[in-house]
Amino acid sequence: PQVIFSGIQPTGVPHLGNYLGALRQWVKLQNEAPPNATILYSIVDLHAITIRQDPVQLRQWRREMLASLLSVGLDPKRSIIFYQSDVAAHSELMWILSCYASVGYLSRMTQWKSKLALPENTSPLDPSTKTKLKLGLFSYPVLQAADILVHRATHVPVGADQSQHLEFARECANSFNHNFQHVLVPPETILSPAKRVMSLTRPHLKMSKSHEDPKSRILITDSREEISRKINSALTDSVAGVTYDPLNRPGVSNLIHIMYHLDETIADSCEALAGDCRDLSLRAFKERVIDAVDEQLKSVRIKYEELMQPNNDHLLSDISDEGSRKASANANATMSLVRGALGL
Ligand code: AQP
Repeated sequence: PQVIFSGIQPTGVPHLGNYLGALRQWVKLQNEAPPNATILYSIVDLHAITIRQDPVQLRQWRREMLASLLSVGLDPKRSIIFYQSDVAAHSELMWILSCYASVGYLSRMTQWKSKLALPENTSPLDPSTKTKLKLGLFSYPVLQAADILVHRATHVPVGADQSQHLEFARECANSFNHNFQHVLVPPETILSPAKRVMSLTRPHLKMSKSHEDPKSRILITDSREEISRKINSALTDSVAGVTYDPLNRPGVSNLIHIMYHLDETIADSCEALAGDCRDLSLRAFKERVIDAVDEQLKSVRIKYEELMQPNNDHLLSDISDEGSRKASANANATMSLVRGALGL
């Protein structure tokens, strides 16, 4: 039977990029998976601490992420929703995998370079990198591989930026199976159909939770006023009319991309949607985007506000306790096979 696994870092309320690139796909998979499938979605707090976090803030973000996942439509009766740090087997398998993972392979990964804003050809052993680069940030893909393999996931939905890490997870599984016993499952990637959503203020960068400018992203919980303010101040250009041309008009094209993927019934493609809006002024076009975003996010926002009321604290902790219990049982079953295979 299918085992679907994916994770998201509690580094802030999810934005439209997380929603279109990941969460909406998670809900679809949950709703369409065969009844005997196991579905696990993790709030990967141990990944979040690869960058320095304030403990009070992190605790709040974990709770906000749980409320966000429920608000977009994940159902704890169908999906196992849990905090990664509640399931110790993730860290245990990470240690085991890291005993066989090659430093050379990990050095070629790009995420630690982009998080530290280092050039593409940087080596982890460059003298200036060695002190800045923490071991956890460098070995992050090993923890990600453990997250997936510990649940013997068969399918992992992710954005295109994660394909490299999935390839690494398959490599970890295959090499373990080859050297010991066949107990781990090399997972298949399910790529999200929506391409990257770009920053509203700097459309050559991806929309990101941790970018310092809050106007660069629309949160799935933003009010209509916030949505309106952010879209109105989104960087566009001075060309008249609306066209879809990501290379030459990245700002306008990003808004079309967002509007189209939020509701794919409104047109056949981004190009077709741009054609429908061709004669609008950019101002009038932005008003349409605001309406579309507000319309799609309204129900998410209402649900989120309700869940974040203090009287729902127990509900949230009951859901995460239940999730951690089920995820631990699933992961511990894998760990006994892994320990057996290693002679531990
Ligand atoms: N801009 C984006 N467009 C499309 N998909 C995106 N994802 C993230 N940004 C975009 C997808 O969201 C999932 C969860 O991401 P994550 O929180 O685990 O880490 P991330 O990819 O690093 O996301 P952020 O928002 O940029 O967080 P920070 O700023 O904390 O690093 C992934 O499947 C990702 O593809």
